[in-house]
Amino acid sequence: MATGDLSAERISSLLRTERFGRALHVYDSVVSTNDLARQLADEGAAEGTAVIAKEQAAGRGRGGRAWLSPPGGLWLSVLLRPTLPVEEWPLLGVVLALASCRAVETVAGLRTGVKWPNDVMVGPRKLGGILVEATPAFAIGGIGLNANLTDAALPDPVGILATSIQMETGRGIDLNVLAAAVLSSSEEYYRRLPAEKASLLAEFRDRSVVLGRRVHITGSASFDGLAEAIDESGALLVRTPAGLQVLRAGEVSIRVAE
Ligand code: BT5
Repeated sequence: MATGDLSAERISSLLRTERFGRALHVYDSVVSTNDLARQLADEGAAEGTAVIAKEQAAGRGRGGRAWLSPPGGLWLSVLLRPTLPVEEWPLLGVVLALASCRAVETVAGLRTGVKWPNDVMVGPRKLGGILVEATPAFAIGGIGLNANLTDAALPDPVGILATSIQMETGRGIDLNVLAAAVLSSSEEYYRRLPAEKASLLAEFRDRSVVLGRRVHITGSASFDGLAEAIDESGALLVRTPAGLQVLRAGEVSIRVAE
């Protein structure tokens, strides 16, 4: 079948990674793959251990927001045990966003961008998102990609313009192929930290759909400004009449205003 039924065997047979996805758990339905990955991490699972579910009953985004996760999407979490200094952990979101863009481009031929901090975009529409949840000992990288979802499966309550690979290309893709591509590109990008941080950030800026645009910021504060730069920590610098505001990943949401 064109869209492929997710299976650990199929994904494993497609994997070309050393660690990512080598321990792989595929479920029909879970509350959140991030929760299961966290449990495995607590039990001592190895870096790269991955959890995938066909659907999530309560997938989540940042700040406790809900993440719609019906069957047909790729809902995946990977366990990371970074050796980076903790102030550099926000770069994990950068790595996973870039890896997700790469995977979607490779598998579906779709040009993607990143809306800061790490939404995967096709033009103004959100195709996927990243949720990194960290403890002092490890981080769980959650990746959600709308693959074989129709308009009806992504209803308006989402509150933003959402899209999927199927909606953009008119065709479904094999979720096993997408899962393997995401795991492969994630390992590849993750390996580049910390040595290639500068080139990762350069790629992140290249893919940014907000840099140079007027933006509306919501979060602990609400204001408008010009998204001027992304600094070496991954923070977004926004020019406002009151001066340059420094926004760190996870603290705010951002909306392209024009
Ligand atoms: C994100 O949060 O974009 C991170 C999403 C991470 C989901 C993955 S799936 C695997 C792992 N397990 C989990 O439980 N989570 C991760 P944020 O930037 O806060 O965006 C959330 C907002 O996106 C919501 O408030 C909605 O407006 C919108 N949204 C919800 N579901 C969506 C969907 N399927 N597609 C596009 N937008 C969606």
